[in-house]
Amino acid sequence: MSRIAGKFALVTGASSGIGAACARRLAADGAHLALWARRADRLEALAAELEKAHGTRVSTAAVDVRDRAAVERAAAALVAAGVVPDILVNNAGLAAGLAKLHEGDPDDWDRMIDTNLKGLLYVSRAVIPHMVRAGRGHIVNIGSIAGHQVYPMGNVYNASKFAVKALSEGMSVDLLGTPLRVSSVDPGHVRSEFASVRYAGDEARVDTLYQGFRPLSPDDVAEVVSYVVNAPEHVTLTDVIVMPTAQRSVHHIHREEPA
Ligand code: NDP
Ligand code: 8X3
Repeated sequence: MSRIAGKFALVTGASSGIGAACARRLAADGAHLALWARRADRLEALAAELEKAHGTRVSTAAVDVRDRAAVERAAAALVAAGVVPDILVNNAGLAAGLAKLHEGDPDDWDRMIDTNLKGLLYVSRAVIPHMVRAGRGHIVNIGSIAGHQVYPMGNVYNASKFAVKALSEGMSVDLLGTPLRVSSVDPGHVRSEFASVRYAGDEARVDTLYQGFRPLSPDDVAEVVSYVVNAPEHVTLTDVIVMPTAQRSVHHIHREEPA
């Protein structure tokens, strides 16, 4: 049984990976969708697929979450169209590079902080007040195991995901007394475009990262998000850590030797 049939979900970073998988899964659960990311062509293809498969209503908008004015315009356009999201999945994010702090590229730091932290803030500030006024809503922030444990050369990405954890907890206590729920879904390794982005398209390095173990798929994470948003309204899963079975912490991965 789906508790979200007919509800409206806004997913950021829906053009790829976990965001696209969440869009597919929530559409299969019967939700209508608003999909945001920068690559509009991908969003439009996904919208056409989901409208055809599920008869769901899907709107798309080319939104760079780092652009506060663009975020505010896209949120206002939704509300003007009579849509206040019941579910907000704050998923847009990235890691850029892997370097010791004292050797890191400040442009990479800006991309991560502007997207993972400030982008999540801009979207939340533009959307949540409408949910509060409507007296309903569920915010799901995609954090990471990297927001619980640091690892060598993860520094600024780690900091951005520790910040997401703090913001999830902060918005949850700030929404105490309202019916709005806040959940954080924090995965370990997921094979998406994430590592290609982090390593700037170095696919050999990507293959090495996942060598000898089975990472999560974006669909695995979307299944958890679906579970979280399908919980009864008096139930909140505040923080769900979801790991590949072969990964027990950022430092512990069991890799099979090649046969
Ligand atoms: P992908 O690279 O496959 O997807 C990232 C998504 O974020 C894309 O849709 C991309 O869309 C969007 N995005 C990036 N920058 C922006 C921006 N400035 N404005 C709007 N959208 C943006 O990676 P994942 O699906 O793996 O990552 C999704 C989330 O999951 C991230 O927050 C990541 O930190 C987190 N995560 C990932 C893990 C992993 O191992 N893969 C593990 C734990 C957490 P576009 O480029 O079209 O704008
Ligand atoms: C992504 C997982 O371990 O690569 O958030 O940082 S990790």
